[in-house]
Amino acid sequence: MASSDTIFGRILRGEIPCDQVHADDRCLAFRDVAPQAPVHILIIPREPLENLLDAEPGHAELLGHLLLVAARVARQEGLEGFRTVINSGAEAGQTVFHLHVHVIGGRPLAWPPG
Ligand code: DGP
Repeated sequence: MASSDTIFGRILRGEIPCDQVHADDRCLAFRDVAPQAPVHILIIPREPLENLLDAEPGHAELLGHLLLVAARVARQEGLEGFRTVINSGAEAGQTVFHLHVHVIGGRPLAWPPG
């Protein structure tokens, strides 16, 4: 499936609502519908990449931007520590095939993840 056809593509096009926490010309950040922690935010690029396996050298600046936005929203939420996760591929647990950075925090987080 082309990633513009995913639920996140529909959120980007404003076809379904989201609880937005940040938006700019390259990405959108909104609260996860099924939060795994008190703070659980997703950051998605406007460009429909499926996951990191789809990324090329020309995406370096965009990927860096997504991580800077992760830190920005974490600060906005008052987090002193947080985790960023990018699931790439079904084997890694990816369920929505539009690249997204999870920002998870607000409780102690165990390591290693499952
Ligand atoms: P992943 O497993 O890494 O592909 O994470 C997908 C996340 O997307 C999962 O934590 C639940 C979230 N999600 C799925 N559908 C929606 C939706 O319609 N709205 C929001 N806000 N989050 C969604």
